[in-house]
Amino acid sequence: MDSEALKKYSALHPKPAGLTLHYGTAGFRTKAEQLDHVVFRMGLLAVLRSKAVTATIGIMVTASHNPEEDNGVKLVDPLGEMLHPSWEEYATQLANAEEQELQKVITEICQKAAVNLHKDALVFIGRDTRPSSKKLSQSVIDGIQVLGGQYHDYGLVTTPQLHYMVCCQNTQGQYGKATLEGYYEKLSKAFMELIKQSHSSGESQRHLKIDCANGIGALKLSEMKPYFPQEVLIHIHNDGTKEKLNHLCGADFVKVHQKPPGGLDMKPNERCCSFDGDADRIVYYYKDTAGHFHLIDGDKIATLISIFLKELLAKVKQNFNMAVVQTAYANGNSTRYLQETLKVPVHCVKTGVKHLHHKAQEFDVGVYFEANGHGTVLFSKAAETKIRQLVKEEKDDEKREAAKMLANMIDLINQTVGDAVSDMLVIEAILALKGLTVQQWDSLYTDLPNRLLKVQVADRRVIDTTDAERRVLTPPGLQEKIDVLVKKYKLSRAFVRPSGTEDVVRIYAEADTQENADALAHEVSLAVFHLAGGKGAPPQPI
Ligand code: G16
Repeated sequence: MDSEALKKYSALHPKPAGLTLHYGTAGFRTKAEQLDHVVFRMGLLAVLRSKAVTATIGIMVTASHNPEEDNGVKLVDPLGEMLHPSWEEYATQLANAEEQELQKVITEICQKAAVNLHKDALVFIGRDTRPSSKKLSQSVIDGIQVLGGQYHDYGLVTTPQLHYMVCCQNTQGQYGKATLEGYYEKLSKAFMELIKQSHSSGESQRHLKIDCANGIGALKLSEMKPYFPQEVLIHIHNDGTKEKLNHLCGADFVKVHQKPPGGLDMKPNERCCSFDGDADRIVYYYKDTAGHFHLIDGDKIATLISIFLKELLAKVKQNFNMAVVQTAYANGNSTRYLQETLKVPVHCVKTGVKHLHHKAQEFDVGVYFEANGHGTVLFSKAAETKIRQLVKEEKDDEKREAAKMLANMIDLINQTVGDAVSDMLVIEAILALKGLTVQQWDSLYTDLPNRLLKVQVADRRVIDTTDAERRVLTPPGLQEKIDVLVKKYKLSRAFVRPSGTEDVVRIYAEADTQENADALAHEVSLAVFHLAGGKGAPPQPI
């Protein structure tokens, strides 16, 4: 390690005094102006990680659903997964080290993680469209170069595209080509193969309006359009040319506020969807003829995909085990529908795709989605191999055709992480193949009325949770209070947890009516405010 270079460059990326940050749900996230030293140091860490695992590592500069003024950074592990939890701790240590301690902390990480500094390192970099992202990605490069690492800067890409590139690179092209063209070709080919088998017609069925949250999704979808034939009619809205990123639009806004985004004019029964700021989440929605808004969130996306895959799996008769992974935010009626009607096992894990991904890996077919629209499907190697073998060798026509559809689904799905573009194509293909309208999809089950709220407290880390975040351990008395409040309403449930991406405590409540869900959420938010050190004015009723 060149100590002089490290000193010189870290002085160019100074750490603001007294600032402490944590590697949270999806890396570091805060105001962009506080992040320069963090991204520089994550450049250093990515090199160490690359040397430790002898593989290419990814770094994405994005704050996804957060406001435009924020930014963030996350590391991507060799197969496109989120950074291994043992390294999250190193990331936090490195980000918070004082400048004079930096070399010591790096040496400690090298010892603990058996990093051989003489090995080569390669880091793939990507960034979203935030005004601060370009400069921050330059600082990442400084960090990589100080430790003698090589890099490839993909520039503007969606988060899932970067995950995909990293996986392609480390599997020597088996997963695909590590280029944007490779990504577009693989997905569009699989999509076209799938919809070839669809019998549904009619122009309205093929129209889809997409709110791109004024983010990177708009750019990348425009690039992808030429890969599709003209009959695929996607209309891009909120493309970032007029308004601010995530402002009154995007998947998070639509899900949290349960209303349509600005900048998208919906006609009755028109199928619409929203991406988030870095295009790793998607939610669908429509307005009925009476003007009522209907949200189709990650739970219903998981349900649609599960129905489709379960039917195909029954046809190929291979005894593959399939499960759905959700979080505490999953609507109670979605869980009931999956378990009782569809008869699919459901597992609940902590918020954060890293937790869902990990659980889903235990099954031949693991469908995972957060209610906020972040999710994908994982196929085990054994299941994939068997499916591809059936495509080649199976004599029975029905079985072979089902295997072919599954093989195309495997190619269409970005198995590295939730991907709004890939998920959208999966959903569009399923709707076309099953001849389902958006209303028919929505009517699979009715969501229990629910409400999401945020409360600001002095230190959100005073809230500690257990049981996949469904119960609170600290502060004392809070869980007891929630239990009392929940008992007041029918079909009710509520929980609170500290956000890992914003400086807030999140509150979720569901109940038999919207009024009751709103009242319960408000009462729980007051309990949080009073027992967990609320900041500013107490939360107001909805
Ligand atoms: C990130 C994570 C998601 C998580 C979301 C909200 O999404 O990747 O898994 O659901 O943050 O997390 P929290 O409630 O802890 O703030 P994104 O799309 O912002 O990267």
